[in-house]
Amino acid sequence: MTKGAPEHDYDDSELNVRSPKRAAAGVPGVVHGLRDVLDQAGVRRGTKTLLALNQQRGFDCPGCAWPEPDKPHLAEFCENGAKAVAEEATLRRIGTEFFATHPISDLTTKTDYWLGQQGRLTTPVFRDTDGDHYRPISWDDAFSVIADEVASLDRPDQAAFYTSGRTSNEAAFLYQLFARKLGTNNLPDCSNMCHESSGAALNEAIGIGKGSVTLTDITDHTDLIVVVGQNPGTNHPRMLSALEEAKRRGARIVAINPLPETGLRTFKNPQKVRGVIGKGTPLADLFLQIRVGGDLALFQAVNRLLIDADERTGDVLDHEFIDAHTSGLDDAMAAWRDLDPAAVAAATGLNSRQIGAFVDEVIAANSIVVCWAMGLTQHKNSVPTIREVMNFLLLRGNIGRPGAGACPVRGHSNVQGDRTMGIWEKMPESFLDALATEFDFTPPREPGLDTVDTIRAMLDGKIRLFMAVGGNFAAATPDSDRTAEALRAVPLTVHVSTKLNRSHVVPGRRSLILPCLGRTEIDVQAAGKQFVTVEDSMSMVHASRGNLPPAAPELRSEVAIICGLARRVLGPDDTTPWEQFNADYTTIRERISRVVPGFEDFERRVATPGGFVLPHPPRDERRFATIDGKARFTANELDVVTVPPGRLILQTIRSHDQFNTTIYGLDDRYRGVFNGRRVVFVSHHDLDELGIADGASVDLVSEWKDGERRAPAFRVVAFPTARGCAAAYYPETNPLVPLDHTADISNTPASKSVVIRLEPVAG
Ligand SMILES: Nc1nc2c(c(=O)[nH]1)N[C@H]1C(S)=C(S)[C@@H](COP(=O)(O)OP(=O)(O)OC[C@H]3O[C@@H](n4cnc5c(=O)[nH]c(N)nc54)[C@H](O)[C@@H]3O)O[C@H]1N2
Ligand SMILES: Nc1nc2c(c(=O)[nH]1)N[C@H]1C(S)=C(S)[C@@H](COP(=O)(O)OP(=O)(O)OC[C@H]3O[C@@H](n4cnc5c(=O)[nH]c(N)nc54)[C@H](O)[C@@H]3O)O[C@H]1N2
Ligand SMILES: [Mo]
Repeated sequence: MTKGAPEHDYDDSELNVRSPKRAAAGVPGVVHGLRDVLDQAGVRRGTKTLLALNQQRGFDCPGCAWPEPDKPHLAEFCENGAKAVAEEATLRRIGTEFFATHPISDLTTKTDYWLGQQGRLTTPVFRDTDGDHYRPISWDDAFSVIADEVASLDRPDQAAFYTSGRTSNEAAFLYQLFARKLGTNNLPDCSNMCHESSGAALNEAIGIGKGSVTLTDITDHTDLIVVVGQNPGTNHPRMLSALEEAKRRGARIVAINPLPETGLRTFKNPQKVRGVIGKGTPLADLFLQIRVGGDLALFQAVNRLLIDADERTGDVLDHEFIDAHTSGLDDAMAAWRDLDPAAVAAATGLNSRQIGAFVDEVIAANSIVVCWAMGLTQHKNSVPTIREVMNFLLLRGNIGRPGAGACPVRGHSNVQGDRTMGIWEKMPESFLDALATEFDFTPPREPGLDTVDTIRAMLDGKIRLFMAVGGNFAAATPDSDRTAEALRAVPLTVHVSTKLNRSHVVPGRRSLILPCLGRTEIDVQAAGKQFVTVEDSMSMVHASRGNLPPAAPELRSEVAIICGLARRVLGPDDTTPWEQFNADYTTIRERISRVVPGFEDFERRVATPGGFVLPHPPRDERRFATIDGKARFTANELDVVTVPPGRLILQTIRSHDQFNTTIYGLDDRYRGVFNGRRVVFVSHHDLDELGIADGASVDLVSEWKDGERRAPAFRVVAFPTARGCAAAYYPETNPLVPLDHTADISNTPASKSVVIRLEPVAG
């Protein structure tokens, strides 16, 4: 089998489906989280670690990027944060004998869950050409293998350097410096698959690719929170506490989602008495069950209704703000006036009463925050959709004042910081200029490859060295079989990782795994104990310090690995003080403070409890660094996914028991699925029409210009999702996502809108 994924991921004979939960978190949530940590990390170690989680002198949660409040609760973590910690703080270890007994050909047949359960990586290992085993290698020899490969390249652009969003600011800054010193901007990252569409739309609309709100805008100020294309109960559980606070002060919530996600209905706050014994707080006041991919049409229709209402009353739009700060409204209005109501109804699956109810909420609210995540960013029309959300905010001046703004909720805990540090294949000229001055070299100016283009370049034989700091490239990317083929063709792959994953067992012709410290661990270098820094989803930068002894003596920090490698590869002629950076991370922060805007006086400011917030001109002073210095309305064409008869549109989502490609367990408690992951959620109306029974076994077959792709043996679960839509878990569904099916402009895989058919399996 040449496939990237094992044919049958799990033994689903035990799969058990019950009705979905009505309320999120509460005591069961915390108990689940604690059980995981205490089982894997031991009781004393586990408790000590959890108490440091998200505290001002502790470490930043390796889970999501939701910010910490100013005064963190003593246990400022959630069930899923606890699971992320357990995954890293586990007492299980992969010793050298592991690879001797498990050839790669055997490991490829294992599930992602099994691979993750083997424990922490402890020593560098190398697989030479065509060997079937990884074997231990010294750090020096590992760096030499990479240096020799670099020396053999015809051009620096034959190398690509991937980053996942857990990497600290310090490591990210050095990593991009190393890549650019080598001469390439090939810095693909997980953000390319995540919030790239948000960045593209926000940059165009307001001149900065980041969200414009702070936590208190949500908890203390806003009248209306719109949660669209996001499942916070599972993926950002601490956000529910903020929503609860807002609700208790009278804010309203509109949820827009094809699925009635549990966390958007009722929340039982485990940190409050009422959450422990009471019924919990009802969250969404209005739920719009939209069809997958219908948000562009919805926001266009809402914007149209707002301008119509303003024509009648003159006070619906914020004319003062529009006149002073925006451009492009006339063109946008023309597009809204052309909107065809029938097309809106077909795209959204919503009637005019439902859309009208949303507009009433909007007009009644003096301030609005829109929160969104992957439900908006992973479609072909994602960038226009998010531009349309920005149109919506601009119409009523909902930016740059308390309680108002855009809140793209980031995924990985430091994915936003990595971008700020220069992990991007097309950093702006101003950044490259500052880097050039600080380090006295000529950085490459040609834009590099993003994630999808890196896979294409691998398939074309143009990549000879692929290195990844964190992440799981083979499993997270689309078109798993083609991507596996692409990776296997690369002469050398290098993975800096904490845990074993699919990418290690889909190796290049030669392959290295370099084990590193995680967030939870103490990092001691020549100058003493070090800390690192991260930036959350709301541009707060703060320190993170681990408190556990390293999982194994041979582990190195990401900073140490990058410094050691750079020194070896760039050689003695390179004047960058890599040893000094390695010895004392203060010296890295000093460089960052001179290169990256907003980091002036970094060392002192990051020492204050809670850290500091980065400047955001639209948020702080309604200043917009766009092409004309104004916030930009855009005219967007209505772009709807067409689904042929008998087909469904599949979105690929996370269960409650995973962090991206890391599978913590086989349950999705809130959706009522236990002991299995190969399920596909479909509305019973559609099942009736298709003549397929609830509980039937089907193959998922995606249809694309270049042919069909198949993911075998899924169990059908009748579920109250929007008509015409289906949902199934990622990464099992990634073999179905065609490499070329990406969002316009951002090139993000459109993994939330894949046209499929269900093919019943006999037996
Ligand atoms: N525990 C845990 N936490 C995580 C992660 C994890 O895997 N586990 N992953 C982290 C990462 S990297 C990220 S990016 C975030 C992801 O956070 P989310 O974006 O919440 O994650 P998904 O599971 O992809 O859920 C997408 C949501 O959008 C909805 N949706 C899908 N298509 C549409 C659409 O067309 N329109 C609308 N309105 N809604 C739609 C889905 O029904 C679902 O509720 O979470 C981060 N936090
Ligand atoms: N179909 C589909 N595909 C998707 C998505 C989807 O919704 N649907 N979501 C996309 C999104 S939003 C994202 S962000 C990507 C995620 O893509 P990635 O970021 O590449 O994947 P992760 O699963 O988060 O990476 C997990 C691995 O990171 C390593 N790791 C964990 N902690 C550390 C650390 O501290 N240091 C180092 N060096 N390594 C560490 C471990 O080895 C672990 O196996 O997937 C994308 N792919
Ligand atoms: Mo993400």
